[in-house]
Amino acid sequence: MSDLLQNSPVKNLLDRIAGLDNEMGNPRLKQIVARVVGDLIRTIEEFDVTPTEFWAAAAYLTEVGQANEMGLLVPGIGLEHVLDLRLDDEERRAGFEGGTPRTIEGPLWVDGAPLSHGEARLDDGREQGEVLFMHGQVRDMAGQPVAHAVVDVWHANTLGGYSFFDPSQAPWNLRRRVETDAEGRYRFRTLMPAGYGLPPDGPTQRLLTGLGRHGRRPAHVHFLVTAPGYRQLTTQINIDGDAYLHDDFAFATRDDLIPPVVRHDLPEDLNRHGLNAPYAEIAFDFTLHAETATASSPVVQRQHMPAPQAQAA
Ligand code: MBD
Ligand code: FE
Repeated sequence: MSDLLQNSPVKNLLDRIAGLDNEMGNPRLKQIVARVVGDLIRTIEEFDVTPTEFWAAAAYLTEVGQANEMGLLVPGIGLEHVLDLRLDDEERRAGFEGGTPRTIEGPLWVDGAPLSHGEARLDDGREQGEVLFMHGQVRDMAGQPVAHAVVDVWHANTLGGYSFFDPSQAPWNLRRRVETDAEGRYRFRTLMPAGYGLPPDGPTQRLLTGLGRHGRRPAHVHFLVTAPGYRQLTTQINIDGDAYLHDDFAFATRDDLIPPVVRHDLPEDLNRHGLNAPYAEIAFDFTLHAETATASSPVVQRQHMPAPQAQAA
C-alpha cells in the first residue's frame, strides 16, 4: 500500500479528484476514476516515476490517439482478449456451454459489406495468390441448420493489408456478407490471406518493442455471424501452419478456431473450378446459441477506426 495514499491529505485529494465528495455526476464513473487515478498514484510511487517519465507517457497516449492506434494498442496489451474471457465467463454463468468460441473483433471491420446469398467471391481479381475456398454450415446447439444467417467475413490480402485501411485496395475487397441458404450453408472463394503486422513506425509497435515483443498476427479470417433469434458471434479462424499461430500479438488464437487447410492439386479438381494452379480449401461450421430473454447481450458497441475511403465505396 502506498504511503502517500495513506496520508489523509492525498486520500482527501483523490476523493475530490473523483468527485466522491459531491452529489452530482455519475456514481459509477466516480468509482472507476477513483480506482484508476489511485492506481496511477500508487504506480508513480512504487516505481518512483519521474515527472519527465510521466509526461512521456502522456505524450505517448496522445500519439496513440493521433495515429488512430487505440484499436491496435488495446489488443496488443491483451485487453481485448481479456474482455473476451470475461464475456465467456458471463456466458458460462448464464448456462451457455459450447458453441463456436468467440475471439476478438479487432479494429478493421467495416459496416455494410456487400451482401450475397449462399456464396460469394471476396477478391476482385486484381491480385495474384493462392485461391482459397471456404465453406460450412451455421447450426444451432441442437445441430439444426440456421437458414438466412448472415456471415460477415473480412480478411487481409496477400500482403497483410485490409481494404479501406490499405489505400492500394479497392473498397470492399476481401469483405462480404454471405447469407446462408436453406440448409444454413455459406461458401466463398477468396485469396489466402497473409499475416498482419503492426505499422512498424507506430506507437503500438514502439511499446511492444520496448517489451521485447513483435507485432505480428498469424494469417486469419474474421467473422461476425448474426441470425434473428440467435446470439451474435464475433470470431476468427487462423490459418494452420502459420509461424505465428500460437504467437499472436493480439492473443486471439483459440484451439477450436484452427481448421485444417486442405490443398488440392489434382487436374480434375482444378478444372472443376477453372483454375490452373493448386488451391486451398477450409471447411468451418459455426454453432450459435439461441438467444434467451434473460441473458445479457453479447453485442459490443464500439467505435471503429476511421476508414479513409469508406465514402468512396
Ligand atoms: C488485425 O487484422 C487484427 O485482426 C487485430 C486484432 C489487430 C490488428 C490487425
Ligand atoms: Fe485481422
